[in-house]
Amino acid sequence: MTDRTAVELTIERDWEMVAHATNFHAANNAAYEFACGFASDVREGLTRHGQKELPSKYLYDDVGSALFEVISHLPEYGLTRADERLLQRHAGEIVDRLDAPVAVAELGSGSGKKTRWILEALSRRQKTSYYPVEISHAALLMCQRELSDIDSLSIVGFEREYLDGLREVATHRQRNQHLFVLFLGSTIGNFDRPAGVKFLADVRRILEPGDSLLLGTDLEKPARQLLKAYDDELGVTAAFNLNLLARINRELDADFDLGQFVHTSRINSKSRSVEMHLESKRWQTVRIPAADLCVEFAEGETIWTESSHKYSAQEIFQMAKDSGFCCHAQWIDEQWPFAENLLAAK
Ligand code: AVJ
Repeated sequence: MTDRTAVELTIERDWEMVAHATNFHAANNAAYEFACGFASDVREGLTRHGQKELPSKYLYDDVGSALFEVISHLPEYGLTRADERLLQRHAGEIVDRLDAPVAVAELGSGSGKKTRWILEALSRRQKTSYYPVEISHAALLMCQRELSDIDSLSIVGFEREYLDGLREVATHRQRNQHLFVLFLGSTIGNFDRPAGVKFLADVRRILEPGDSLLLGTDLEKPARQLLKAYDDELGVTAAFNLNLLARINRELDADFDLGQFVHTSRINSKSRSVEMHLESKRWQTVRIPAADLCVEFAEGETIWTESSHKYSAQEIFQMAKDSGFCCHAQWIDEQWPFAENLLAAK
């Protein structure tokens, strides 16, 4: 490994050793650049006229990723369990449809729990390389622990944003090897529809014909059910959302009073999504020194922090086409409408 920011998670069984090569200076540099990006994104989003907004990717620091992991166990939030059920049930079939040999890349591995079924099915066929791409260091480590018992599996994690990480993975591809990219959990739903198709097209450009993408998509369901899924009784989703303000306090030295904002979820029927917002309880000002910013909030004003778009099973075929893929197969969970879609790069 020569990449300086790659985090190496080495699971060595009957597999050769991969050396550790972490350059701390380079890593700190990357952290510094990232912090500047955070500050300027916060500045941009909170000074916007009209709806204030923060990019949802910042919800997923170590604390946020751990809270999301808890959300995935809540009774109201069936999405992750549906994803896992489908992968557990159909991993064999999915893997049988791939041209061998393949290396697996995953965009946003999270804990790695649901990936187990795919990796086990594959590693029964061949020695398998697995490249999780993940912005949370803690999630990467968790994913290593979770999957460390799988025989003939080598894991090399990349602490990177999705497309950068995938480009890096593509350079590790061996001759004749196809890439199998996993984009699970309906993470695509964070993008609005045009941006989702653009993202898929960006992924497609990194791939070669014969490569494939397994795309998890949450399907449309009744408003009542969605609102509960994104505003659970225990308040974990509220904590997940408020952590974004806590993170701005931690990393940008801000003075958000967390008690003065409330989490809300709402349906946007025009964009067919659930939105999370943080609503200001009263008029207030907040100082964010590292973003060189002082922001005013009116009573009832919100910061829009995340959207989760919901799809019809049918529209995935068109999305695939529009981004240079062909959707060859689709598996749907009946209990919690969710689809696993196998897209081939044409
Ligand atoms: C991880 C983006 C798929 O949109 O359902 C869950 C995030 N936010 N509850 C989703 C989330 C609030 C989740 N994704």
